[in-house]
Amino acid sequence: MRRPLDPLSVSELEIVVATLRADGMLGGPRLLAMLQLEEPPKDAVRAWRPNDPLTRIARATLWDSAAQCVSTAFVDVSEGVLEVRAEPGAVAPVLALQSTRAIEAVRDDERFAAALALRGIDDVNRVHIEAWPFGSAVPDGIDASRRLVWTPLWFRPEPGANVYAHPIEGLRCIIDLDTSKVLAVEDDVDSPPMPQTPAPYRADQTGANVHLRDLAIIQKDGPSFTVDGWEVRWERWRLRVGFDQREGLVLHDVRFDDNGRERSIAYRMSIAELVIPYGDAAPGAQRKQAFDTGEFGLGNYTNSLTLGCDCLGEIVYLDVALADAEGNVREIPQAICMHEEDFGILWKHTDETGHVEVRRSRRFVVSSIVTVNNYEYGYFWYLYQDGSIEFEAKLTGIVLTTGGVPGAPVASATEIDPGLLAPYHQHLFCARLDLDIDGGPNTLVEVQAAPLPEGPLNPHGASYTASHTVLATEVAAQREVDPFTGRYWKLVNREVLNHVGAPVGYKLVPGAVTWPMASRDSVIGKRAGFMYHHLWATPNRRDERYPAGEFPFQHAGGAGLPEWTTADRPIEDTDVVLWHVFGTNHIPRVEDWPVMPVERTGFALKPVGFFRRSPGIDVAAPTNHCH
Ligand SMILES: [Cu+2]
Repeated sequence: MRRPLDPLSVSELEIVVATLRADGMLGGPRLLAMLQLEEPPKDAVRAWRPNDPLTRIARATLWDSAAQCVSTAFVDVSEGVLEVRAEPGAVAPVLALQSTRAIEAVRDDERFAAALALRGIDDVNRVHIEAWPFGSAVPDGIDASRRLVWTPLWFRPEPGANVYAHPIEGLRCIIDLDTSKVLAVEDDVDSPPMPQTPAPYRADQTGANVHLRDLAIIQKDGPSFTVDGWEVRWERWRLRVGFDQREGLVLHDVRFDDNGRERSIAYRMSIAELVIPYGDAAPGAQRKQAFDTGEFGLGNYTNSLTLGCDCLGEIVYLDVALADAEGNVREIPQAICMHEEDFGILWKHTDETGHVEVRRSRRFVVSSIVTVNNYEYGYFWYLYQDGSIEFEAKLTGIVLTTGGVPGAPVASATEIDPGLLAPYHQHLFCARLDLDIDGGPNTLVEVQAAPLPEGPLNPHGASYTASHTVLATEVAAQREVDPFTGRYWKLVNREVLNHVGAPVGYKLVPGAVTWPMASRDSVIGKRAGFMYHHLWATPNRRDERYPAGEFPFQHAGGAGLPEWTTADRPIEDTDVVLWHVFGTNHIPRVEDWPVMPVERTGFALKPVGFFRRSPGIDVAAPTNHCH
């Protein structure tokens, strides 16, 4: 049965595309930049019951590549176009189809071929060309009002070779995405030679032969979760899985059954932006400041997962569907993986009599993986039996490379093979967490520990207290992590008190975070202004979806969280959205080469005064006796 937050299906996408074509909004120069489910208002979703009529509306972001303008069309799958809104000044994201055409144009460009020939390369088809948005100033002489990409280059010495081992330095093209015209061929003098050390990683190239004995995950009675469409029930949890062309994997309506009472924790959780600022001034690196979510549409690059490799055990997959720039609809089979994992022990105690109680921890995992050029990002959401939720990003794939002079000092890159440089960069994620603790309204509280002043409350010098401060407005809620005070933030419902009279809540537990190295005045600093706080909080607005704004591609900056929060709106006792910025500062290691072992970053949400005791106590002892 279809439900309000189900992702758009193949047939729904096809209907919407046909409607747009019939109305003259799609076709020829008119392209489809993004096709998303327009989620109904929260009240409507909450009020909807099975057997109620279901309204399905798509939000189509349209790019007229001739007129150079964006419009947003809201299309009812049954009723047709409801509304078309002009988006003055907006620029569409990178469209894969246009990138492909831009790369073809580069291959056909005689200036490019001549520059390659000077480097001893006579076959353009052996050059790996990528189309990247500009993350820094567009060079003089190029019309920055056009949608532009530039091309880092690598060489493929033989089929199946790892191209990133062979960056072609000092040569770049700039292409107009809308005309596929090569506007400039930049050819530096005195660029370093191409690094030659191959970096094979395929099994048939490396002869990888370190083996372990088989490890089988057997659930002879099947998994402990049930799936009904996009709704999942596992243990005491219930949630809806979602998918979006821009954000990829989304979780909706996460609830926990607390002794027969189903309680709301989160309404919608997603990674609303992912930006990778590069910190190297080298010509082949300094423009690399990609917004993988907002400029590329992360969901477009979702992998089809394979059993036993990406996911192990009793797996249930969900397929997703997408429309491309021309309106071709495709399905990605096995795009989202759901399974259970044994996760060590949940809790244990041996008492004074020697009696042992121990519980194993099982966790439910819902995940997807994207490939955006060189990098893979796995988005993994975990639900635990103690009421915790965790998000983990798994970063893998191949670090980007540039060429340098072997052995020469470099300021902002690691030399990973002779002359092969991996520039420093950061992976900055921004989670949008629309939590509804016991339905709301919610209030944000900062907790931090501090020693008590010496005196009656601290006679021995070891006493400390925890302060609880309500962060009442948007500006007050712009905060950074502080390990020295153990700072954390909790979202509480002051209308629902627990058994000791305290408001029920969940806390955000930061994991790996980093701090942006780019100055606030830099191009990327302006465009990704959200990265200068680890925490933001806003009153929930349906049109405030992405922390760098709706249209970050070639945007001058300032949009999104920095703009909205200048109003310093009150956020006490309201429907609060938390925005958490986290990530890694990637100073590449030689051991990240040739394919980076998974690097992890993320955060957890843990109940704090939400339950009357640990929900883990209700977990039954294992039936197969421990011995
Ligand atoms: Cu990295």
